[in-house]
Amino acid sequence: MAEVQLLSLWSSPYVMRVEVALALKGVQYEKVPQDLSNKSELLLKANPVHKMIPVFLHNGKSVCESSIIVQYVDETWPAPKDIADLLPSDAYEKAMARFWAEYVDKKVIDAFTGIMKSYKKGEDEKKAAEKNMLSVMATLESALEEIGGAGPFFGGGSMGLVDVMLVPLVPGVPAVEEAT
Ligand SMILES: N[C@@H](CCC(=O)N[C@@H](CS)C(=O)NCC(=O)O)C(=O)O
Repeated sequence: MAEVQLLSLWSSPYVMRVEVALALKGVQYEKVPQDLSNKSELLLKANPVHKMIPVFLHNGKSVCESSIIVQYVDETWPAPKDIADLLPSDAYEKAMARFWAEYVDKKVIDAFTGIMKSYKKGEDEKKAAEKNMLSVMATLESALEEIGGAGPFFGGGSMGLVDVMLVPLVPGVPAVEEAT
């Protein structure tokens, strides 16, 4: 068994978060693709609470929930020379990064889902979902300077936790545009 395994699905933005973190840290891992319509014994045993991917297996021990896995990867493997860790060492800055990472997980994903759900609804609902998305993104953008300083990333000069949480949603934007 590989030291690091990732129970995954190619299309999952939650799995992509973990893959981005592993790539940034230069960690080798084995992908174990999952069929969510027929969940494997391995998945049910490794994530008995949520029964969801991603699940991260490190020396046989499982870690679940993408945000928690990304932070585990950050703490377990040192960053290569030219990039910073995903979370800053200062306790207050770390709390701020975690706050905005949770904002992405809750508000941004909810707004995104709201746009997709409004597709079959009336014009008023579509407009309301669009307005909400723009407002949620404007609030997020206002945090860029606050926590990323001179940028260009939320993590400053290199990607941080908020960037890793956000970036897998980006390829979905043109797809949603086309579908809606
Ligand atoms: N909060 C979870 C969400 C993960 C999630 O929604 N995974 C989906 C695939 S994209 C899943 O496993 N769905 C299976 C199910 O709902 O039974 C995380 O951040 O890891």
